[in-house]
Amino acid sequence: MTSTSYITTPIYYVNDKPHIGHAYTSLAADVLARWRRLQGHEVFFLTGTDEHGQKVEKAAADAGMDPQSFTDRVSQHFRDLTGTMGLSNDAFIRTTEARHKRACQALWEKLASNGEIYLGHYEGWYAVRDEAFYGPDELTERDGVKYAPSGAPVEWVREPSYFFRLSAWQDRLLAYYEANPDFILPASRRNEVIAFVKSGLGDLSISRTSFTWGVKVPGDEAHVMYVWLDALTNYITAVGYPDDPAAFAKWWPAELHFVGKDIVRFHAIYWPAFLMAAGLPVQHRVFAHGWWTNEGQKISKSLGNVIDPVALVEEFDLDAVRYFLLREVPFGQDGDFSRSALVNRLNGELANALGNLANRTLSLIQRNCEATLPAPAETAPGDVALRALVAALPATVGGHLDRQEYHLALEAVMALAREANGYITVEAPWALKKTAPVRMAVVLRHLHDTLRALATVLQPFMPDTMAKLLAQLGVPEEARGLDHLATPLPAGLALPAPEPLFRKVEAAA
Ligand code: ME8
Repeated sequence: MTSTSYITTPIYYVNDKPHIGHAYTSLAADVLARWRRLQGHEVFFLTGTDEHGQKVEKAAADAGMDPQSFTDRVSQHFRDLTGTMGLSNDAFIRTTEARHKRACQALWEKLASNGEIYLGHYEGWYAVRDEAFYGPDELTERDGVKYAPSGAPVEWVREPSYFFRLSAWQDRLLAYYEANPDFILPASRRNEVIAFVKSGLGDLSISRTSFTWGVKVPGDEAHVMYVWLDALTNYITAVGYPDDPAAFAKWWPAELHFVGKDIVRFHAIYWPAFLMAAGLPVQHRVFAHGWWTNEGQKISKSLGNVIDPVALVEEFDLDAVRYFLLREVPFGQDGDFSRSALVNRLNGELANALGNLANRTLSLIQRNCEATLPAPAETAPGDVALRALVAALPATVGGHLDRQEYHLALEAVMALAREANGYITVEAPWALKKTAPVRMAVVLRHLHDTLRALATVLQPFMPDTMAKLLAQLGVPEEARGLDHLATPLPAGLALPAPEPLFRKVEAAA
């Protein structure tokens, strides 16, 4: 692993407002970006908006606006989402920026000069909603209308089009997947992609003439680029392609493109093929996560059950929402959003297991140790299990996060919190003040060290709350990295009076 890390979210379409699905992908990317920073890596974390294409052109027309003003307005909602979700993105890209158009045209010219593009005719089934072509065998028909597997209606399109020689890359893509077993995660998605590529790749239509809202094809301005070629290129625009070779060399290839399972094909087939064909390195990984439903139902505007991240964060607090989304569902699998599950996690794990542990430990130190940190202590037999978990925690969590197993990382955190709660119950430090004050101090010090480890590794998940906890634990701001855990805090450190970290919530009526 290099010490630079470039992490991306999809760039979201500006035909709609952000919802929980967008917040989820961005959150997963944010947690990894924050974890890498905690490890001491230099990080570039990118999100943004995908603003071209027929779908946006139509949405703007429906709103009675010109496409640029329309995208200016809707893109702002996604910029606001970064604040709502507490994202630590280093940049926000929009595909309508001039630098991005230059990057698309530079990539196009490179592909053309490498002989990867030719002019032909496109004829086939196109779904505007997905901005994707489908084969006849993929379609279903209802009431005389044909539908893509995504449920989007398709229409027959015939127009001149430039093609990318995707078919020529089939074997090289398969060889690449073979040589890089973790290129596509989770494994179920990797198998799906491999099966799709093995079933045969046709050449890809990469320009359109039937609308104009896009990046013009260099040398043939009747054509605009296929929106996915335009959109995928954002990942290299943002790190300096083609104008800033030094920045590009520093950040590219990306460590990880986070996407939902709906767009894995574009990121794991087309994008590496474009990159290889242009002689550029391929990203290290694509992680395609699963789909959220709401109380068992598909989330859709027509069902009126879209979950608004702003409302959710207002009701439950940001860090509880961040924790819940990554804790509840194994990352990669589909998941169901339920209020009662959120309330259970918040009350049971955050307020009770973690919050009470912190509050009990810190209150005892306040009362019984003159509000100062007891000395580091030798490990007695009863302390062994706890100390072992504390020592292993950063590597355990790090190992899971290297594979984007957020749920397992959080399970490891909770296992330690449970162990510590068991320890405090068995050792009962509140009963030791008179009978065994030395042992009491030892027990409280072990608990304090445990909380410090928990709070340190939880920072990427719950940045604000863990900053509060670390302050209550007396850990200076500049000593909150993973490496600092190896250095014990000095005995005698003055500790502030603890305050509750989490707000319990009543189960919904
Ligand atoms: O596809 N559950 O943009 P998009 C989980 N512009 N994740 C969900 C979700 C749900 N119910 N709904 C949406 C595009 N998502 C293109 C991307 S990238 C070069 C171009 C998330 O606005 C998930 O990450 O339709 C999905 O892949 C993404 O939003 C689609 O966002």
